[in-house]
Amino acid sequence: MHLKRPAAGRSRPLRSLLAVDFDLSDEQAAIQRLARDFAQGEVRPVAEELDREKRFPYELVKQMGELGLMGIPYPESYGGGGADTLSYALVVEELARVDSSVGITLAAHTSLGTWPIYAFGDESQKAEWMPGLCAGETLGAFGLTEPEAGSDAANVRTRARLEDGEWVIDGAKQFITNSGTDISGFVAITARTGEGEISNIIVPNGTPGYAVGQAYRKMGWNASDTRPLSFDGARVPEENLLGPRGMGFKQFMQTLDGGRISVSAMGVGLAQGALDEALAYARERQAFGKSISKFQAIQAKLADISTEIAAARLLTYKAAKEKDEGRNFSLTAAQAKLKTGRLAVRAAEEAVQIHGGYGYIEEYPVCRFYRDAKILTIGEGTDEVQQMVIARALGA
Ligand code: COS
Repeated sequence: MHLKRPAAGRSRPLRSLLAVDFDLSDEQAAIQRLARDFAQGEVRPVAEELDREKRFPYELVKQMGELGLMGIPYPESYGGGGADTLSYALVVEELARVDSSVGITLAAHTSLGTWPIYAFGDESQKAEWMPGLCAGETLGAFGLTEPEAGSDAANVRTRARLEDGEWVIDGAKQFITNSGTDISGFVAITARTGEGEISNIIVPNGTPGYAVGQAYRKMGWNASDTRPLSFDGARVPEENLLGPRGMGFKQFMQTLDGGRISVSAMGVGLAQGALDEALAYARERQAFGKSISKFQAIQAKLADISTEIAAARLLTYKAAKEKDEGRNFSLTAAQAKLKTGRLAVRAAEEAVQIHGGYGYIEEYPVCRFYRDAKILTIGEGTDEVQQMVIARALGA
């Protein structure tokens, strides 16, 4: 298509509007292929069993570490993959297309466990943690949510006071991903360190007074690790402060912005996986003398979901691109999160519907997809929080 030359004086904004590059670079496409081959070849065959047995995927994490996927957006100097955020989103999407538990294990590790160390840590903290995190030998966890601080994340009750060169921590966290596996290394928590002051502190697993509770019995994401944490006079060195004192809330809000991109990729991937399954089933299933994919009622569902996926994917990739370009991506990440979470729920529901009674049976992946989808409208900020973020950005 030949585009008209923009009028003088308007060339910059117009050019930037037109400069949407829909093609992946060779490197991005190669990473997508690698992730797809791994997801389809290694994850897919064990996904149902991991879910049924609520078993953490240690072997897959090890393999993802060896493939370089556990630290994909971090510099090679720290043992990372040196790739961009879009490449990372592509990896999460391919995993969630097959198994959300494996997808969130990698996504929470990368965006929430590793990012605070990389973005806010000093060189000695990075030297201590980054190589193991990027190799997938150590998992990091992010401790923001508390019984009284969910959507209202600033309402932190966990306290840390300085005593003899150590932080003494008392409080509780909940719904913390990757906190209690055999390879969990630490949790980076928000804590009140003074009047009106919230800071981030690294608490290594095994610290006396820091207890990791029993894994929750969840609706979905059964093979992922999610636990409550408690701190009862837990002591860590003063140097475990992450970034400047008093900056904890802003640091964690920034961390969540990035996390919303990966959770959006989870939604796109889950929706695509639901569509894959629904299409395959509809082609095969015969009713009234023909394949049900030939009925308009089924075709309309498939067409609508595929169109919604195409739109949601673009929004997600746009948020990733904005982050890579160093632009403010909070708004786009919130929009992508809102859009993709709802889409995942709808796509999974339609996929179950197309499967009829079989969709209600656990042997069919769409049954698991349906249970796995709902958290995408809740975790990493509820839909209502995304609406708040979006409305504020609009100036409403
Ligand atoms: N990046 C950097 N700084 C941010 C920020 C962001 N995305 N969002 C807010 N801030 C800063 C503000 O600029 C403000 O700074 P100043 O005090 O210097 O003005 C400060 O943080 C407080 O911001 P705000 O007044 O907007 O905070 P609120 O308490 O009103 O909270 C929401 C805002 C609702 C957006 C926040 O609490 C939130 O995201 N909650 C959901 C938490 C969540 O997603 N939990 C799920 C965790 S799953 S791992």
